[in-house]
Amino acid sequence: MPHYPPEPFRIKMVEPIRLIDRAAREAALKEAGYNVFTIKAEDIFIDMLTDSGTGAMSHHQWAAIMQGDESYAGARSFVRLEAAVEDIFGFKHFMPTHQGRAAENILSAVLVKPGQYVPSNMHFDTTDANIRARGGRPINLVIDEAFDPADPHPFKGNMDIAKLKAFIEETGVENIPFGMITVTNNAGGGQPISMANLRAVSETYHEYGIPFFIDAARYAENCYFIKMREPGYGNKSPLEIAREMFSLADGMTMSAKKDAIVNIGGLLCMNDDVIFQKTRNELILREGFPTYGGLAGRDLDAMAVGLREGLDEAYLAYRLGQTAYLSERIKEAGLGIIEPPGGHAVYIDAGRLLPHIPHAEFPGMALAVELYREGGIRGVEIGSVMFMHEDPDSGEMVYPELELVRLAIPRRVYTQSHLDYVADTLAKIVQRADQIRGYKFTYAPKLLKHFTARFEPL
Ligand code: PLI
Repeated sequence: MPHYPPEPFRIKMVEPIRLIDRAAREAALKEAGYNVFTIKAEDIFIDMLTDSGTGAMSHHQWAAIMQGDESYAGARSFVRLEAAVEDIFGFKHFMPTHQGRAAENILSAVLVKPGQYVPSNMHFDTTDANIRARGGRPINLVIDEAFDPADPHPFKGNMDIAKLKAFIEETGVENIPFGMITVTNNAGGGQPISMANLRAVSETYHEYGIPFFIDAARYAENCYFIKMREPGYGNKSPLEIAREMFSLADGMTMSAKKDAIVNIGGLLCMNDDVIFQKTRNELILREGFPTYGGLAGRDLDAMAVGLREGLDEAYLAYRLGQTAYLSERIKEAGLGIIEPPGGHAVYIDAGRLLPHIPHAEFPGMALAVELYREGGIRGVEIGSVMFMHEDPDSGEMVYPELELVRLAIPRRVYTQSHLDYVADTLAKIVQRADQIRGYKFTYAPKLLKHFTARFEPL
């Protein structure tokens, strides 16, 4: 039996969930156009669509909410958040945003010109789309090991430094307004990046004078992986590791809905005075005054507390232990996953389970539908629906290498029996995998298709 870590908290408020019957689930699927994003949350039993904004806040966070200062400008809540942000990230300037994509939008609006390129290990979908929306081209330069689900590389989110250098040389510095890296690498399995790689990425960008921004959505989980896996970091605290990580960068975007354990919020930080002025003006235009940035004062307070809780060692050990447990149970059920388990989610290799379904018929989507049909469980496709796009040069459709279903684990929400139920449901699906069929679009928008697309079974 794989080990399940005891939760370093106890429960003092509960939210009922219910499993509707099979016929009702079938009707819900049909009504949703087979897109699980469109199913009503009350019709979901175990919701693993995302770990974003779905965590359970602590009593300290709820208490902080009651202290929210809703002054339009210069609120005490901002000052408290500023203290936490300065302490952990150490950048010269910061602004709150309503979530991560708002920070990405502001940064892209200010820095990306049509035809320019923004490299990263792998951009997440919103970052990818925000760069494209400004006419830019997001480029993914993760190490090759990331594309082999079975490869046990401990830092599979690492950037390929040789590819990065070659890319910069080929593209020209003038066509790269900034470079990024996503920690952990959500689009590639929630895999961590080593400090050594972060340092090499930083040195490479800086050698060419390219500003380096970290997408820090799951930085705390990444710090704990560094502590566990990278020589020289075993005795350092996650906070010390975080400070070292961010000292290598010129700025960061962050969705606080992940490792800051809040239901809404984001951050944009940087050192450069000129970029700061421009982004602040953009923030005022789109989000709000710089001391609240699209959030209520109480949200800033919840974030200030959550940022510190997200770095707690006992919490991080439980968090990564829970993901490792679910991974083991899913492998026992006969499925392939991205190895080794990432931080916030288990990524099931749907392409391997459903080799008879081609990219263009969405094997990941097909597995996500079956999870709901069989057990009322909601996961998310991370495959062709999410990432297929037309090559701007050739006009041809480009498909991602991996067809995955991500089961993201909301923070401090589900227990061992919930995770066992998920694994048992998957085991039933494995038994009838060869009968599962693909899907086709009946509606698909150009960008961020997966949120609103509708499908029909083939
Ligand atoms: O959902 P936002 O706008 O607060 O954050 C966007 C975002 C940016 N970077 C990364 C690595 C993400 O994972 C991310 C959002 N992720 C979601 C919603 C997810 O389900 O993974």
